[in-house]
Amino acid sequence: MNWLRDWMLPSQNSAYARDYDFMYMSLVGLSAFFFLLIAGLCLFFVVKYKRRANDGPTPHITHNLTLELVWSIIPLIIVIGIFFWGFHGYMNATVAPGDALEIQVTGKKWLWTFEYPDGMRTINEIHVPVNKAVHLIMTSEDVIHSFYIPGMRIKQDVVPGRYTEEWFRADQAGFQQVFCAEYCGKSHSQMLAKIFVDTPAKYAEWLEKGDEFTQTAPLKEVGQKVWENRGCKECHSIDGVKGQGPSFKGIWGKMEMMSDGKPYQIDANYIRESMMYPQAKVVKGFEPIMPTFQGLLREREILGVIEYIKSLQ
Ligand code: HEC
Ligand SMILES: [Cu+2]
Repeated sequence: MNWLRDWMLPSQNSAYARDYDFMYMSLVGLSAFFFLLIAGLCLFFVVKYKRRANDGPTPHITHNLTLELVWSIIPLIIVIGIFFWGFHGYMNATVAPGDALEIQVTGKKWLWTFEYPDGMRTINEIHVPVNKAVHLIMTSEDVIHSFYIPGMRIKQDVVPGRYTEEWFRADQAGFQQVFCAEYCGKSHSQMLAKIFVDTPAKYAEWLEKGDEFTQTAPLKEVGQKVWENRGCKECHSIDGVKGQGPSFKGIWGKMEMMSDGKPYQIDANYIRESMMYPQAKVVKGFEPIMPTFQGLLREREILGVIEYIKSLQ
């Protein structure tokens, strides 16, 4: 059955995913078995008891108590069993172990932010140690989102004004894709967070310094990655097309009119302020909807954005 499971389901990256798949495939198997049994018997009886002549006999069967008890009680026992099996799996997925690493997750249009116990914050990307339980405590700043990790077989709505939870324990180092499964708005499908499952040593290093790319890549590339991965590109194009926010193309050095009627020149300080305090100066003709990125970007990432915008002439 393994080939069938691999064909039907995503890769398994936790013990829970294996339990879940085993149950799922068992239910598929059980359903297939009863389908074949019942459909097969129907076909067999249709042929066997076909009335072969116009004056052939007509059976007068009203009921058969033993048979009816058998086909009621056996399925009843099976479904009660399935209930407890499923309930056990549900509790497993719901109640996180006490020693789990707790990460706060916030969904907002159109990105995920994460906050570690030590206060470090990241956007659309977390690193977690392998074989350690990770407990996500989630809420939303705007609409309902849904935090979905197919490789772990967990999915949970993220609701404004309320906390929901889910947890996982990744049992191999690597990478997990997160989706937002709430398709009732324009860009939920682009809320693609990444979970990097690291060896304990690599994880400790990441906690300290940020990833290698952020530390060593040329600033312009760091900025481009911020634009791609931190939600900027949902609102800011780089080709001059106006979106929910102004395009970044050719704005460096320009004088721009604000909604208070005063013009400002776009320089490094202005860009920095736009990210940290987006409502301080609102560009004329736009709504003040940009979220703040204060505490969310490392210093090198802020410099990177400035260099990136500079390069888009
Ligand atoms: C939800 C949409 C949204 C997201 C996400 C967003 N912005 Fe904005 N941004 C806006 C809007 C709208 C404006 C114009 C109004 C204002 O100035 O607040 C703006 C203005 C700006 C400006 C000033 C542009 C100008 O022409 O004066 C900069 C710079 C900027 N954003 C950078 C960023 C960066 C960098 C990111 C990602 C780290 C980002 N924004 C993410 C909506 C967004
Ligand atoms: Cu969403």
